[in-house]
Amino acid sequence: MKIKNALLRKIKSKKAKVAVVGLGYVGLPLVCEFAARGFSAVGIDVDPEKIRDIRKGKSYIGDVDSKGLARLVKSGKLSAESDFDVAAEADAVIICVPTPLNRSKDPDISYILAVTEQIEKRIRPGQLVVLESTTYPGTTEEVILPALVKSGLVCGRDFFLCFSPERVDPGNPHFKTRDIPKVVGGITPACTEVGKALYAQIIRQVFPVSTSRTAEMTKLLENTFRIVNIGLINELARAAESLGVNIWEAVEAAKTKPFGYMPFYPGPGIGGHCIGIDPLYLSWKARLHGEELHFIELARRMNAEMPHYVVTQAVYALNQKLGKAVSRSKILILGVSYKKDVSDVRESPALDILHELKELGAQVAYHDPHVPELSEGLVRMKSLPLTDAVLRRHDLVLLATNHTAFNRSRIVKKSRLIYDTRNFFQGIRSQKLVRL
Ligand code: SAJ
Repeated sequence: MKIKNALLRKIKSKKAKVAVVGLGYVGLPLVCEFAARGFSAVGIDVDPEKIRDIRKGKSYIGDVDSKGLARLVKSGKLSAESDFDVAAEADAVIICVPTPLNRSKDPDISYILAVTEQIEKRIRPGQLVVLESTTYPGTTEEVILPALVKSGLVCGRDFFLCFSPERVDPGNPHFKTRDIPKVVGGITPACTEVGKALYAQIIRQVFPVSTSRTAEMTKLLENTFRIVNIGLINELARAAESLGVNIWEAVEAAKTKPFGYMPFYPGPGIGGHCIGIDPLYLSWKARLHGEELHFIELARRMNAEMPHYVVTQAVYALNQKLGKAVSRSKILILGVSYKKDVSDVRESPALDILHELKELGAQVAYHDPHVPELSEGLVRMKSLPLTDAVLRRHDLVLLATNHTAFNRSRIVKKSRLIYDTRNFFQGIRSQKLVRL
């Protein structure tokens, strides 16, 4: 009790030192938030470039502005290290490292294991450790806890261990770290109490749950909800085509229902490293416990089929509208990042579409104001300037990502044929326009 109360006093007086491990789109905004609220905060990362940029006050994350970052570094509140020893002095250590899938599409928690090994060597009485990386229910209790108790310290008495899911939405102007309610669940009630107290210093609403497993499950529930509903609307979009219904219009109409409905939109498939990946952590773990989560697998398959569906539709349009074979066509892909107004191309379905069209023999180029260049297999491609001549030069313009920067009327005016996978040209009537 004494240790817990001493730590709570440090946290509530903002004297606690906070370390954040992993300085990506989750960790950097988080460590800045603690520093901005008056904590002495240190970011730890294995990437020396990140450490160098932070020390120079240069942000590499869109949601963190360099001026603010520089001010925090200059004030001495924020520092950055690649040496893990600083974690020994920290009263709170928050882990925000990636949790990708491995080649066989199973969870890869190697980053969590690597950080746990470092913390295990330095764990001391009076420390709080929080895992934020999205992972399967049981990771905190089955992987991190056993490593830390090897020290002989008692969890919930000497040190405290929680899971608290990250809910960062890159590029979302409406929700910053402070505004996004934070779920936190500890190994013991004392752990939850300490975790709640820490986040309450920087986030308006903290929602404690009974266990770390519950907190892990909460995050996966949120993103499984998305992947399943995106898979559903993609399947309905394909059926709507055969039923002669404009699915986009039906979704707009369904949105008028003020309760019991939430809009999801068809698209070229799922990209990013959250929605397409997190739910597979859940189905993998459930399978180990003899539970088959059919909806996740079905949604994964449905979404994974969308790039090919888009290609077949585009080939059909070239044939029907221009009488051109795809192998003798020039195609410009508009937007290659995984969702609008971001530059991240990881898992982007636009890359699958680009690859398949090339395989079919088409001459394929792309324009994306957020992605100056990309590598398609071994080939490096540069984003073409979106001039009238470039638009006119291509038989088909395939819009895969609906960036706000795109000028709708000019694209329609200067293009020969457009295949729109995002209903970006909604409301524009033209024979040149074909919609998903
Ligand atoms: N997508 C569709 N149709 C939709 C929604 C999304 O095809 O109706 C596609 C997007 O184009 C993208 C992929 O799915 O390729 C994922 O889109 P997303 O809107 O879910 O964006 P993400 O991957 O950045 O998800 C993040 C998640 N945030 C966290 O995990 C902390 C997710 O929980 C958020 O709900 C989501 O942002 C958001 O709402 O923007």
